[in-house]
Amino acid sequence: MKLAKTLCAALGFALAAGTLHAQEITLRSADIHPDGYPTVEAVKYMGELVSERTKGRIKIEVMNNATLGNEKDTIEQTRFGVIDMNRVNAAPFNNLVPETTVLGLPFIFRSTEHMHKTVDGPIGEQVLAAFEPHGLIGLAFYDSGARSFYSTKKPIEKLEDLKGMKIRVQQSDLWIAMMEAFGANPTPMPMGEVYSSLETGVVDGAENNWPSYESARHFEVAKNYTLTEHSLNPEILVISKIAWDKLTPEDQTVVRQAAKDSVGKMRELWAAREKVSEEKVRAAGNTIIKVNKEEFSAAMKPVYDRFVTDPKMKALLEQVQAVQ
Ligand code: GTR
Repeated sequence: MKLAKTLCAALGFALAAGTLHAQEITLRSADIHPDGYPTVEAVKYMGELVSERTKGRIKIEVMNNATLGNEKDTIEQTRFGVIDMNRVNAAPFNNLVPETTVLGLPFIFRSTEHMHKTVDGPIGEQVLAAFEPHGLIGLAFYDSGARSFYSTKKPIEKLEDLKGMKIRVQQSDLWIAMMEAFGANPTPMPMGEVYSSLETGVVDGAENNWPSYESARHFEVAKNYTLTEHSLNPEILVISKIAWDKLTPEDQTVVRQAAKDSVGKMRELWAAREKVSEEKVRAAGNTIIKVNKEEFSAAMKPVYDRFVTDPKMKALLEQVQAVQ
C-alpha cells in the first residue's frame, strides 16, 4: 500500500514535471519599425531558430509598428515583465544603463568594422551584462548604420547652419548634450511623433540612418539630408529578467544563442536595406549634402567631457579606442 502510494506520488510528480517541461512559451517582442525593416525581420528570424531548436515549444511573436508603445514606455514595460523582449536603439537605454552611452558617443567609431569588433568582443559583453541590475538581460547588438541630419527648410552645409535649429533627438541626456554641442536646440521626442513635428514645423530637422529616414517617410517632409554620420550607435535586443528567470537554464542557452545567431542575418539585411533606402531617397530627388566631418567632430569635446568622467566610463572609452 505504502509502495503504491509512493509510486503514485512519483508518477504524479513526473507528470507535473513533464507538463511543465512541455509548456509552450510565447515571448512577445516589441519594435517600433514596420514589417520588412531589418530589426523586425532579424527578431523574426531569431524566433524561427528558437522554435526549430525547441521543437516548437518556444516561440517569439514580434509585435512591431509600435503597437506596444513608444520605446521609452516599452523599456519600462519590459523591465516589469509586461513585455518579454524588446529591440531598441542604445540611446533610450542611456539614462538607465550608463554603460550604453559609450557606444553612442559622437564619432567614437572609425568605421562599421570598428563598431562590429567592439560589440562582438569583451566590451560588447560588458555592456550587455550591465543591463541585468536594471531588470533586463542584454542579448545582442544589431546594426543601425550611421546617423545623419536632415532638415525641412534650411539645408545644413556646415556646423554653423545648425545654430538655433530645433532638432528632434532621441530621449537620452547624451543625445540632448550632443545637439547642444552642435549648436542646435534639442527637442527630445519619440520616433512616432517626428513625422508630424517636421511637417508642422515643431522641429526644423532630425537625424537618423538611411533606412529610418526612408521607412518612416521623414524624407518626404525633410528633403535635405546632410551626411554628418555623427554616430554608429547600435540597436540592442533585450529580454525581461522576469521572462528570463522563468526559462530553464537550457532554454536560456537556446534563446541567447539564437539571438547571437541572428546578428549575422541582421547585418546582411541591414547592408541591403541601407542601399535600397538610399536609392529611394535619391530617386525622390532629395538634396544629399556632403560636409567636412572634422568640423562637426571637433565640436564634440564638451560631450566627452561631460559623459566620460568616472573611471568606469574612461576605461570603457579607452578600450573602445584601442580596438583595432
Ligand atoms: C532608429 C532606431 C529606433 C529609434 C529611432 C529614433 O534608427 O532603429 O530604435 O531609436 O531611430 O530615432 O527614435
